[in-house]
Parts: sequence; C-alpha cells; structure tokens
Amino acid sequence: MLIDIITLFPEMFAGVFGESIIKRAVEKKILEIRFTQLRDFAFDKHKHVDDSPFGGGAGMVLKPEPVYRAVRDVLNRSDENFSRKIIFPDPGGEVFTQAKAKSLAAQEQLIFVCGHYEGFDARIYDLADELISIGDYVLTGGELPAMVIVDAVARMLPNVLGSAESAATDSFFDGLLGFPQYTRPREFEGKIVPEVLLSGNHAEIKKWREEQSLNLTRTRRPDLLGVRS
Ligand code: 4H3
Repeated sequence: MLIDIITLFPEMFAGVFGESIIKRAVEKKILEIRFTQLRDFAFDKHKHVDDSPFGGGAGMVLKPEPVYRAVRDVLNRSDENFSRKIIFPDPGGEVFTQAKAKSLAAQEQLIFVCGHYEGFDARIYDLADELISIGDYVLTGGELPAMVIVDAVARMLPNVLGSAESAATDSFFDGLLGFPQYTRPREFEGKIVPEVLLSGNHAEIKKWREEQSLNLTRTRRPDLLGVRS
C-alpha cells in the first residue's frame, strides 16, 4: 500500500511512523509512505498557503490553489491504475471505525490531505473522496487523525502483524472488546491469574475468552451489541 501525506508539518510524523509496527511495515515494503509539503505548492513570493476569509471573520482559510496543485502533483507521481481514496481528516467526517480501517486496507493508495490551524476553502472539499473523523472533538490539524488512521489500517494489511501480535485478538476485531490478557507472574499483589488459563484445556480457554469478551462489551460498550444499556 502506498500512503501519501500532504501536510505543512511532515516532521510531525517522524516519531509515529519511525517506530514499531509502521516502521516494520515500511521496512518490509508492505507500506510505502510519501510526504508532500503543501507550502512547496504556494507559488506567490511569500509562499502563502492561507489568506483571510471573504466576508470577514477571525482566523485564516487555506487557499485552494496550493492544495489542488499538491494533490495533482501526488496523482501525477502515482500509478493511474491504483485503487485509491483521497481522505480529508475532518470533524465533519464519517466517524472512523475498525470496519472502516478494514475497508481502507483494501485500497492500493491512500492520499491524506491534512489541513492545519484554519479551515479549508470550501472548494477544496471537492477533491475529497472521503471525510473521516476520529471522534467528536476539534484538533489543530489533520496530522494526528492521519497517524491514527494509518496505524489502524496498517494493522489490517497482510503480514504487518507478525506471529507475536495478532489482529484477531484485537478489540473490535469481531465486533467485541478483546478478552482480558495475563502473563507471568501468576500472582501479583494478591491478584491471581484465572485458573482456566493455566489449565491447558484449549476448548475451556476459548469458551472463557468468548464469555469475557461478551461480558466486557456488555458492561463497557453495550452500544457495540446494539443493546440498549
Ligand atoms: C480532524 C481534523 C478534528 C478532526 C481536525 C477529527 C484542522 C480540520 C483544519 C483539522 C481542518 C482546520 N479536527 N476529529 N482539524 O478527526 O483541516 O479546521
């Protein structure tokens, strides 16, 4: 999968994309991540990417030309046969879910357009295939949501999670919260590991884990069951 990030702050991604699962996916060439600096496409002598709003009002608005030029530049550097989605992280978007992560993982290319500080000139939205929100709150830019979406999508790609991890035991994987996990020591500050997990009885362990997932979901997230809490 090819990921393109259009942003004013490519350095923001270095930490998150330079470690752990995403770093490994890039090293294994399962993921390729390219950054495009939006300011490179502001051609006025002051390289402005924003301007004051028509009609007055506080704050600035991202100008359409630099964003259109940047998106077209990315598309010109992409395989035209690729399946792709141009995604705007935006509070007004569809709220991101595990199911959405799975469906995006089927694309060959994802292009993220990250606004910052100000809003977008309304005409920029015509470029978007999808607006995605990671929750009902306002952030300074689209960069953090893009990192969240890339992380969740990367975990859905074949061979990204090795044998040591598994998407199958992730919360939400089967629509339920994940079951409780334990490791050594068997007793910690008086808290002991449930006997069934030490029994070696795989059928019983599987049954216990399914029950635990269901109970946890019913208690913490009944909405996931479509059950009125
Ligand atoms: C996404 C983006 C919240 C979310 C965002 C979210 C800043 C949208 C910029 C950016 C525009 C100006 N806030 N909940 N903020 O996923 O691109 O508003």
